[in-house]
Amino acid sequence: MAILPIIQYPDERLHKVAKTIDQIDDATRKLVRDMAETMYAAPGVGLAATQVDKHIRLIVIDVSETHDDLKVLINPELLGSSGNNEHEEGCLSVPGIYEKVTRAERVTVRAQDEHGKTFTLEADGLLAVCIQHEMDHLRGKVFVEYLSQLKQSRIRAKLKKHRRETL
Ligand code: K1U
Ligand code: ZN
Repeated sequence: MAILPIIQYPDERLHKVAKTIDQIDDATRKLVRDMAETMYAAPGVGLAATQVDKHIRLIVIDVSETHDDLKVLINPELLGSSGNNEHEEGCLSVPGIYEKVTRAERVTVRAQDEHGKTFTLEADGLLAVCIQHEMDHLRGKVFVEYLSQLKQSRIRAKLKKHRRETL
């Protein structure tokens, strides 16, 4: 297994739109394992392939405290959503920034697992937030883009300053 480098915002590659995975094979399963290891090491509760510079529709999520409930979503599709909820979000591509975002409270998604089996998942709470956040990554959207232009430019300045100081 390997820990993969995570693309840091702002980077144009975070805005690439991910492609459907036509063939789920050993290379896909190796990427799933590497992404899971990268997510747990960060630490984080989700990771989209976009963030490790792979522009394919693959997400890993584990919102359990015990790190034993890995969910692999390949080619996820949103089947339905309901309600609205404000939740504080973070992003491994935007380190140290936490901001409130309003999203659907409950979602239903259909996806394939790492063996190509199709499943449907109904989610609420942090899992629902995380699914929506990761599916945004697959369409090239970063959560800070829900914030005002002023907040976005302050976040970019803060990250730039932090990177200058830690060089
Ligand atoms: O997509 C990502 O960058 C992962 C992101 C997922 C996420 C978290 C919270 C709300 C929405 C989406 C993260 O995992 S940020 C790190 C984080 O939230 C966390 C880290 C350690 C323990 C618990 C949470
Ligand atoms: Zn993110």
